Amino acid sequence: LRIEAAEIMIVRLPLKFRFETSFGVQTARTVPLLVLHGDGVQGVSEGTMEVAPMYREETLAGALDLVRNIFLPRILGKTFANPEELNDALGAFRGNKMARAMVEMAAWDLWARMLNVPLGTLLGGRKTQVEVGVSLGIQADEAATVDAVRRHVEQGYRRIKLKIKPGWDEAPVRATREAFPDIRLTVDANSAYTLADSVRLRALDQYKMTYIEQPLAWDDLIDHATLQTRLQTPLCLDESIASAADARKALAIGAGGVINLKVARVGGLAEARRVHDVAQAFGAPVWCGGMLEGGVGRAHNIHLSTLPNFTLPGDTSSASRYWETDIINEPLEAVDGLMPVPEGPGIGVTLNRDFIESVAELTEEHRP
Ligand code: OSB
Ligand code: MG
Repeated sequence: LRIEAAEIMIVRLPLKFRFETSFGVQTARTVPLLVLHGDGVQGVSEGTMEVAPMYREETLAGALDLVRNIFLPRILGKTFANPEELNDALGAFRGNKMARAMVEMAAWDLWARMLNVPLGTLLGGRKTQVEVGVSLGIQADEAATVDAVRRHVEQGYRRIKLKIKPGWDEAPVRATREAFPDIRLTVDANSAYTLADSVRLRALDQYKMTYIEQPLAWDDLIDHATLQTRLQTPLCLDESIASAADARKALAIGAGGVINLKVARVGGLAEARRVHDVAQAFGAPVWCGGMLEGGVGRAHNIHLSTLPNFTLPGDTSSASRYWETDIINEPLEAVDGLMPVPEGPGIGVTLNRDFIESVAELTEEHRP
């Protein structure tokens, strides 16, 4: 695994829908891409950090500064046995998981392409398609919620997740459950509640949801464990899990029963696989979360989801839901709630360089 050169590109993609969560409204994504070159192939990754630190604490500007000035100088011109050894070269640095994941994920794609195998296979996955659901933003009212749910149920999505916030929780869930008594339904609060809201949250128990995602603080495990003793519905942790050690502690203290696994949040594919394994040992299902990724991040997510303990539908829904034009050449479209795993080496998709160049806000090359 020889790293000869790197490219960083930033593109801004308008979202086809307004995506409202408890922490804000998104109408576009600023997508950073990293390409690593070596031995005649290239590996690519997509950063998921946002311009402002609303989801977790990392920012796009901070992450790019680190990648450019601290991480790339440690790997450019060097040779590594595999992506894990490359990741070890960044081992001294604390935190900044999303920035590190950008480098590590590109190295995995590069390595899989060098070995001429699909990334999922290299990670130990077996599936040729993965189950997917959708994450629906906060809508104007109950009728709009039921409408949005209906459209996506009709498309075959295997789980509907509604974003909630204090004051907008039981109403959309009740309306959805009344209209669709049998769908797999979940909610995601993105850390908008505290333990003082336990009674409000307990009101959600009656709607037979598969889980309630990240009700409490983004850096909390202890209060989630307390809340779990007050609720029947399993809690699913997203923001709070930044490593396999976090997953072990969370499951050991009963902070939840399900993990939303996002590669970048835990610092890369190797750590994501360790989180997957820890959860499996505890008998806790995982599913692959999303950060409104373009095709590169989406393809990485789909490959990761081929591992066996991804037993609940993920958020890697069809690319055409999000974008008029994607950053890759291949379509990533679910059929009847099943997303085919892109075939071919690495992540199995290729950059649409003409489109990227036409909308790029920045492109730079780095050499040793
Ligand atoms: O909490 O899962 C989340 C998007 C941005 C930040 C956080 C989250 C989300 C989503 C969207 O839920 C999932 C997707 O469609 O990519
Ligand atoms: Mg979430």
